[in-house]
Amino acid sequence: MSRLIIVSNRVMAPSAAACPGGLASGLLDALHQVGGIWFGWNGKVDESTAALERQHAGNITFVTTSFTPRQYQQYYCRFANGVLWPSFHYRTDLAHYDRQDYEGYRRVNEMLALKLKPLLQDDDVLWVQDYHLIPFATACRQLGVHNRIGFFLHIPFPCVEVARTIPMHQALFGCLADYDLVGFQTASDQQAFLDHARRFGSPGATPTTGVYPIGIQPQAFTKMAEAHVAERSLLNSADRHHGRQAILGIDRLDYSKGLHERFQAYEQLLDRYPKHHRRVQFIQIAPITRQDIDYYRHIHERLNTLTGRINGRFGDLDWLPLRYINQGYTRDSLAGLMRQARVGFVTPLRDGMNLVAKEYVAAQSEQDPGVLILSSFAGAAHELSAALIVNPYDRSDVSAALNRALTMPLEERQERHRAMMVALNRTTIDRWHSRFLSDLNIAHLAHANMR
Ligand code: GDG
Repeated sequence: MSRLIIVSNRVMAPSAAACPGGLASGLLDALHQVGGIWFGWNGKVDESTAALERQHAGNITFVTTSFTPRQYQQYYCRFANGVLWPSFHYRTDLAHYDRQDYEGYRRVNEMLALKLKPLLQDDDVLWVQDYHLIPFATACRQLGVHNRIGFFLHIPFPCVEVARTIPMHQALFGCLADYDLVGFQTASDQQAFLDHARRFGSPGATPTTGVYPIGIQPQAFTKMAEAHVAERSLLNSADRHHGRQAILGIDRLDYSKGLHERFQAYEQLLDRYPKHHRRVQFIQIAPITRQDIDYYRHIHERLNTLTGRINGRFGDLDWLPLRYINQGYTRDSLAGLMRQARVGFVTPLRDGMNLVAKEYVAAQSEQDPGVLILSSFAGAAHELSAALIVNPYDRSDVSAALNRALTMPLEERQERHRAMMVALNRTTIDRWHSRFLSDLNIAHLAHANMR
């Protein structure tokens, strides 16, 4: 059986892989089934990047490289996270274009391909993950790699009018033609890419595309939530004593997650629906990521100010309306905390999928489930239509949904939860990787027959 080679920007070290996140565990699962290599960056920045690090765990080898400070700045901070991430999330106002950064991004892709090539066998299957590595297949093909190579985009693909704001968009997206298969989270992302290819792509150079919504392992997550529900309390004993209900948000601290708008909508709930005063607490867990990028410090400061204002306006000696926490938690603890929350508050302004939404649903008890409030701009909204779907830009809509969630009768909560569990079981993470890899084989064969 062919080996699988996963290529991603960051590689989970085997020690961390003892308790991996949902996506990492899905990829590890796929790797365990056939054996192979997980290849990418080890997170280190230093001048000597020549030697590869290797670690073995069963039939998987983790092969990693470090980046030089210049590679880290140009490829990771400035082009991937300073141009592609904001543009793909419709924040062209935050994108800073520089041809040299693009060249640096391309060169890192070439360097990675060069380092991987000697490790490849003829029938290896390569699966490349996400926006950091769009030109990776082109770099491989230039080195004479004829293997099956697939690409999956975890984040949204922007509509053509936004995509074309990236000055080098034609060259960049043209590189996707070197993949045998390009996968998207939703049909809208796929359509946006095809629109771009139709308008700007070279004739006959559109890759095969498909839609593979990423999922979780719902049963395993439910079990984890059950097992860890008593480990940590979302509400403290005084809050529980007052019978308060918890509203929970969990997101990496990122402008795409719509935290500022979310806090403002919660403030409006307290303004418009005073019956909830002292009856609720909103807990936002937002671990800080990408600290080297200035804008992230700015969001953090804005959220601190807004938290202070909301607590100052509405709080009392025995009631803190909003807790904003930057600490990260283990996956087990998070599952247990999700199970305790009456409302899962997931309102990104744009999101490829949003796994937290799926995890929140899986974490609920069937008998007394909480309610998911979900942005219509998250990929997950394509599947979880039984959530309370909101427009995150519309404070009134979101605050009304909060009120509805907090007062929703048990029967309706159960019915919505059942419908969402059916959806989760349709698009599990196992199905995600097995469907993608089987379609990749078919697409490669079709291309081979055409050559
Ligand atoms: C990208 C796309 C797409 C969060 N805090 C902690 C923690 N988490 C876990 C969550 C969840 C994961 O991190 C976050 O996944 P999301 O999907 O919500 O968002 P992104 O990180 O932006 O992921 C996204 C995803 O790729 C997969 O394709 O869905 O649209 O943007 O699993 O539970 N995990 C731990 N501690 C924390 O404090 N252990």
